[in-house]
Amino acid sequence: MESEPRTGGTPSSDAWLSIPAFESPLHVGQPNIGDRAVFDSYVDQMFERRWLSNDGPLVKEFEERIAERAGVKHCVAVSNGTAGLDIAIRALGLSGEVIVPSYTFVATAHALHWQGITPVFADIDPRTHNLDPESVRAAITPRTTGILAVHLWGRPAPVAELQRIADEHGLQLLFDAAHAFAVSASGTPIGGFGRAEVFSFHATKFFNTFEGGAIVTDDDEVAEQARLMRNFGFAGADNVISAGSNAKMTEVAAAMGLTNLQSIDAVIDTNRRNYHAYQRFLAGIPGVRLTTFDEAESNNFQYITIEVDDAASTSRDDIVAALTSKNVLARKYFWPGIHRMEPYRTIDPDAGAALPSTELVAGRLIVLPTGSAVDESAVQRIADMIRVLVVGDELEG
Ligand code: T4K
Repeated sequence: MESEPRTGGTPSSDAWLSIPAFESPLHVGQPNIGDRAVFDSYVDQMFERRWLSNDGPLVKEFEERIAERAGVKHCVAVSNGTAGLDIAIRALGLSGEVIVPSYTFVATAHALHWQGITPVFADIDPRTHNLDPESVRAAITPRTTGILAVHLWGRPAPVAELQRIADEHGLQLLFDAAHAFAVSASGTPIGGFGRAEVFSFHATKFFNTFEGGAIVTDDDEVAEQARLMRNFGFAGADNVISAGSNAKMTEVAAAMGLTNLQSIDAVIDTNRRNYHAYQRFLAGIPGVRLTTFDEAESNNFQYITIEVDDAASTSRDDIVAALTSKNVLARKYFWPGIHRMEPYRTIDPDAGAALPSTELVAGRLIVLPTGSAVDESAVQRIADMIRVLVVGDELEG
């Protein structure tokens, strides 16, 4: 891609060359892995029982623990977050059109499209990166049956306003909470908003079950439907009462989850420390803005994101390329926006016209590494790289 001319540090400047590359790649989304001895003991129990899947005791225990943490009545553990969205969408009976952000991981829209539902993209608020309620209102048509909102980066979507819109128009409200486990909105844990919320526990999430996810809800009917749909529609041996799929979580995944739950608060502390370090070390770089978290809320701090705007002398893409050359594998999530990905680009090539903030933010954003593989000195080194790329500062010390 074409890039802006540089006036800041360049990959051949002395300041740039003086910053050592990381010896091994520092990925965004490097998994946090709990105590191996704890994991091994769960796996030993699993092998002794010879019970590996199908609503086993580890999955049941895991579900109880997740429901407790999310402050909800029901947790239905599933094989991954996308399967959780598929099932929640069916359990809520969505059809026709569903309003969704384009600025999110592609799974959010795919889950709708796979069921013959048209995802209608609404714009985001450029300050929060979450759905803009006014844009949601403007996207409602007689075919709209629901809103599928995302708590992007683990920052809560405007839950109260979205619920008001849903109530006014008789729409279902579902949350893709893939980023938002262990997060709160106005002091209430994410999990109980809308009719249901869906977590992802993928390896790259701050809390993982290798692959995995959960549908959480206070709604008895949604929970019952989700349980049936997760297991082919079985309501007991030989008794299939509806069309279902297979989205069951395995026992080994639940073992990983139970293990990682033991260290989840330590991981959040590490992420918080890294976030504060990024705040300190990135301060004052013109055109570079760290996305902040409201620290009055519970946060998981799992996504460290910066926006690079026109005041920076180096383009976003050049920064990502230069960081990569130093083994910092930053990501351009969620570029270019789902409306510019297939099949949505072909279905509506002009969707971008109604999504100016999505296009703006998608073109500016960089996700930086954090998690237990990253410490304060690594954060400082990454921030030094960005500073040199943008302003060409000589490094201190
Ligand atoms: N909704 C939202 C808003 C989501 O963000 C996601 C998932 C979903 C729904 C769907 O949930 P799941 O069905 O996945 O449970 C990754 C993840 O695969 C995906 O789970 C996640 N969002 C998305 C944001 O990130 P990619 O295509 O970026 O994956 P990949 O292979 O490029 O890996 C990402 C980074 O993680 C790389 O820097 C490498 C690193 N990595 C990855 C794995 C698997 C590791 O260091 N170790 C690992 O084991 O999608």
